[in-house]
Amino acid sequence: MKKPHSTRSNQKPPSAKKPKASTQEIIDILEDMANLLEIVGANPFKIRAFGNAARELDSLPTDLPDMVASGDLLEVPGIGKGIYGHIQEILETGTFTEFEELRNKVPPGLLDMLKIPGMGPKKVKTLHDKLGISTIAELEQAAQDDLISHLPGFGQRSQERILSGIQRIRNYSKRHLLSIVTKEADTIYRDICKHSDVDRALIAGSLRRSRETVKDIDILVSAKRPDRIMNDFTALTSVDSVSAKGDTKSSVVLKSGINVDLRVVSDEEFPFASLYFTGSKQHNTDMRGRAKKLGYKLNEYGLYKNDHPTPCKNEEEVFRKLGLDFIPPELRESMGEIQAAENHTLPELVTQQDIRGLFHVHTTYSDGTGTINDMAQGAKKLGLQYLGVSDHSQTAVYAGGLSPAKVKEQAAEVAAITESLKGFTVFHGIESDILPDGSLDYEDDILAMFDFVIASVHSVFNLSEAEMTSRIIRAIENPYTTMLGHPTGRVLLTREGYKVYINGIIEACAAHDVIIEINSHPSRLDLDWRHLKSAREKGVRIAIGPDSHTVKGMEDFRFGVGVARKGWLTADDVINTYSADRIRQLFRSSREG
Ligand code: DGT
Ligand code: CA
Ligand code: ZN
Repeated sequence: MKKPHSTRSNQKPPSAKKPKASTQEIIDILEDMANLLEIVGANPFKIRAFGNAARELDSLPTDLPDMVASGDLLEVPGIGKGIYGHIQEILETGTFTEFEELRNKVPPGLLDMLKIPGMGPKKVKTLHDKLGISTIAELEQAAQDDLISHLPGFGQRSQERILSGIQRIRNYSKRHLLSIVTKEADTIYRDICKHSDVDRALIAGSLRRSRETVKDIDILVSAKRPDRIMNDFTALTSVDSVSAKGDTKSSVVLKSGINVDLRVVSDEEFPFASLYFTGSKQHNTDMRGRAKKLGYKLNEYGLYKNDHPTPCKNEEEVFRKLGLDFIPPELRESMGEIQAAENHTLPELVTQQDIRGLFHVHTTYSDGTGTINDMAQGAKKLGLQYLGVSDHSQTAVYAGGLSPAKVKEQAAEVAAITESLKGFTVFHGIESDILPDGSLDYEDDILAMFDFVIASVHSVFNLSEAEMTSRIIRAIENPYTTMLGHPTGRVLLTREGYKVYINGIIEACAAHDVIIEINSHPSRLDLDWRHLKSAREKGVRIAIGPDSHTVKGMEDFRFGVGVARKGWLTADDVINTYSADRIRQLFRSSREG
């Protein structure tokens, strides 16, 4: 049946203009739509309609824009009027409204998960509903913790398939998350240190500098018998293949797909080699320049004056010879550290031991797997004195966001738990969505109930830089906003952050006394360390937030400390080093001020 021409008469034939999407792109959008609908548990007929339409388009005899222009597409079985309209819209604009609306409601990590071989929307939905998983990193953690094999529709084998699928994706990528490489490197480092021929050993490179992503593991060893070390290193059980084996350098690929370089030097060379192989390259260049200015020559083997070696016992001594204070590895990024080391103005960096409490953890009230009590006990075991819980707010229906009634219930539970855990404080917070217009997600009377409010963007990412910046600044101006959560929304190695003018955000936080979060979830590490130095200089306070949805995830705060150190932050810049009393005062005064 041919539709009367009048139904399309008010629209320009799409073929007149250059179409905004290819046939393949249209198919991809329709497939994504079917997946999203299934993830949100939409009507099965609707899901099938989009899936069928995508399949039909895949086997079309003629060019799609022509078929839309002529109306012939409507005669293809499985393409109804609704989908036909969506296809027209995609051809004209590159997407369609209903798809964008839905996409903005669903955590983007769920679509990322579909890239894992063997993962379909049904499984993604189960994982999200039952375990609150919304990123690949959380999925990996859950599989390692054996939480997945018991779920309906999963088993031991599918849990293993998930892990190997994630691994396969990762093997293709050239860089790796710091957290993953750290785990691998720690194991190898322990094995190497046990070796009786090893004098000194060091994990160097970007890993030692706490970079958020790492290309490979660089290990440096000093020893008298390099040959025996090389033999045993290349035979480690975690090694998958040996790429090179020599007297002073060997390279292997681990079963995880990560490359490791091992270099063996003499003990006299070790301090110079450790400086060199820690880098960064630019920092090394700066250091050589500094040496030259003082009449020295510096390389990976030594420090020389008129070709005579100047022995040094360790890195500290090399720095001292060059008239410099010791530069912590995290600062070796050519951000002014040599100048500061010369002027004795390097900051005393915050350490893991300085941390007394954490903010930003999720509980079973929204999409976390631990109760408030579980999380508090876990934090206590980490040696902490307080914990700020912050579940999702009501608009994040998808993550089990809290209704006002639930907020009240949770407030009472938090108070009871703090009462029962003598000497340990639970602060009641919320991770409030920043709505598209920049407002927070509750009325003021509810916002006033919280000890602290983290404001975060979780939806409608596709704004212009100017729109996103003013949206976030509006949230910063809200007197109830205590902290800005994961300020750019990036997911490392997966997704760029949204477009935002970060200096404007930092200035607004300084003006309104809003704390900026270092989200220490290993796949976020957001705010990036490159911006922290200027945030500090503008007087902005920083909070480390593990954003963990499990008890174990809280341990990841160590990566947040690494970011803070890379950002030149001292203990006083990071509120997690304050006492619980000081935090309470800070939260109160930030609301009044
Ligand atoms: P990555 O592996 O990309 O995450 O970063 P890095 O910094 O670990 O880089 P990598 O593994 O290529 O080299 C390790 C260190 O060795 C690097 O930080 C500095 C030193 N290095 C390597 N190549 C050069 C070079 O061409 N010039 C200088 N000055 N240093 C170098
Ligand atoms: Ca490296
Ligand atoms: Zn968040």
